[in-house]
Amino acid sequence: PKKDTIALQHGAHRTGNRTDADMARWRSLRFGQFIHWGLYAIPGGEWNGKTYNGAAEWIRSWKEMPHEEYDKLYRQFNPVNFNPQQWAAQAKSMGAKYMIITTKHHDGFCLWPSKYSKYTIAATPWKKDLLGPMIDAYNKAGIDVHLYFSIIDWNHPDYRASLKNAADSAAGKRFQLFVKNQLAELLQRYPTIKGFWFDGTWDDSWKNDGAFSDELEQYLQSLHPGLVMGSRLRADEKGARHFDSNGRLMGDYEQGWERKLPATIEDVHGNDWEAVMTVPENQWGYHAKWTGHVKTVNEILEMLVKSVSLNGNFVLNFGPKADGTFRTEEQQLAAGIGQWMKVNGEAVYNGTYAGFEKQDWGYYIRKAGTDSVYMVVFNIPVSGSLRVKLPARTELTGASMLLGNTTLTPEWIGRNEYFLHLPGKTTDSPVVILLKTVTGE
Ligand code: FHN
Repeated sequence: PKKDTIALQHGAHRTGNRTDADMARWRSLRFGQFIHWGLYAIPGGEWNGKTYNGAAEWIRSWKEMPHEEYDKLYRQFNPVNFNPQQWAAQAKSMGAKYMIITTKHHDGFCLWPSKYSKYTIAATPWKKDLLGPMIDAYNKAGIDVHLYFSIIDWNHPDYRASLKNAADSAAGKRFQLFVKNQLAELLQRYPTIKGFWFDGTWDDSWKNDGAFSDELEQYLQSLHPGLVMGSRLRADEKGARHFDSNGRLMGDYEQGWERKLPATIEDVHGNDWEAVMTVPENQWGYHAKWTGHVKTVNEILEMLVKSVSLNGNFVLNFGPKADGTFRTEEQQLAAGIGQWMKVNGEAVYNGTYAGFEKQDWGYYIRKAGTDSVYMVVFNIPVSGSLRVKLPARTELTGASMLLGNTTLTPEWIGRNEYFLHLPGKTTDSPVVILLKTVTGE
C-alpha cells in the first residue's frame, strides 16, 4: 500500500475491508433491491399535462413545477394498495437478499412519522407508519433492510447548500442536529436495520464539515454496532469525498458505482463495493412514461453477475406507484430474474472474484473460500465450445450445468486449457456451469 502523504484527522480510519461478521454478511448477500418511494410517485414525471423527462424524483426542481404545489402533494399520499407482504414476497422470489428503502429523499418528505418534522407520513391521509410494516415484512421474508437517507433536504428551512454568513452557519448547526436526531430516531424505531445508505452529500455545507460527518458516523456506530455505511456519508477535512485526500476509502464500501459498473478487478482496488442500477436509463422514482432504453432480464442478470465476479454487490431499483403497487414492467422483470435465480442463484450468493483470466463467453465466479468456481455464460460462440482457461497447475476434472444438472465432459486442449461443448441450444438465459478443479503442487 502507498504511504499516506497528507496528515488527516477525518480521513479513512481503517486499512482494507472490514472483517467483522456484519460486514461479511452484507458482502455475502450480493443482490439487493432498491426502492425509491415518496411524493414524487404522485405526479410520476407529469405536471399540468406536460412530461418532465428528468428523473421523476427530481420533478420538484423543474421550472414548470411550483414548489408550493409539490410541497402540498403529501395531502394526497394515500397508498391504499400497499401490501408489504406482497412487496417482500416479490423481492424474495426475485432473489434479493437485502433491500434499501428511501426513508427521506431530497424533497424532505419522511415515510415514517418522525417527531422532528411535520412533513411526514403522519400528515397524509394514510396517517400510519409505512416503514415499520415494510421492514417487518422484509425481515420475515429473510431480507435485510438498509435505510436510504438524503442529507439534502429541500423542505427544511435550515438546509443550506452553502454557508455564506453567520445566519447560514447557525442554520447549518441546527440542521446538523436535526439530521443526527432523525438518524438516531430511525435506529431506535427500527432496531433490525443493517445499515444506512446516505445520499445528497455533495453540497459545500456538508463537504466542508468533515469533522461533523466523521463524528456522525462514529455516533451511529456507537448506537448500533455493526451498522454498514458506504462511502457517500463522509468528506475529509479537505472536502474529498468517498476517497480521502490520500486516496483511501472512507466508509465500509465504495458507493460511487451508480448506473455504471467497474470493468476489471483493478478498478475496485480491493475494496468492498456496491453498484445501484435503474431499469430505464435514469429513473429512480415512479415515472408514468418510461422513455429510452429499458433494461431486459438478461441485461440485468449480466450486470449482477459481472458485479459479483468483481467482488461487488448489485442493487436493482424499483419505483412503486403512489397507490403502493408496482408497474407491470417491474413485476415482470422481478419474475424473470427470479426464475433464473431459482436455478442459478448459488453462483451469485457468496460469490467472489475467481482469480481466473476472463474469457469472452462471460464471467467466472468463485464461491467465497472454496474451490467451487462457476462459469456464467452470456455469449455462446458459434462453435458451441467454451474455452476454459485455468491457472497454472490446475486441472479440470469435471463440469455440470446447473440447469437440468447436465454433466459436461471437458476436452483437454493443452497446457491448462480445455473445451466444454454445450449440448446444442439450451436456453435463452445465461448458462451456469459448475467446474470441478484440482490444484496440484
Ligand atoms: O439524486 C439522487 C437520485 O435521485 C437517486 O436517489 C440516486 C440513487 O443513487 N442518488 C442521487 C444521485 O446520485
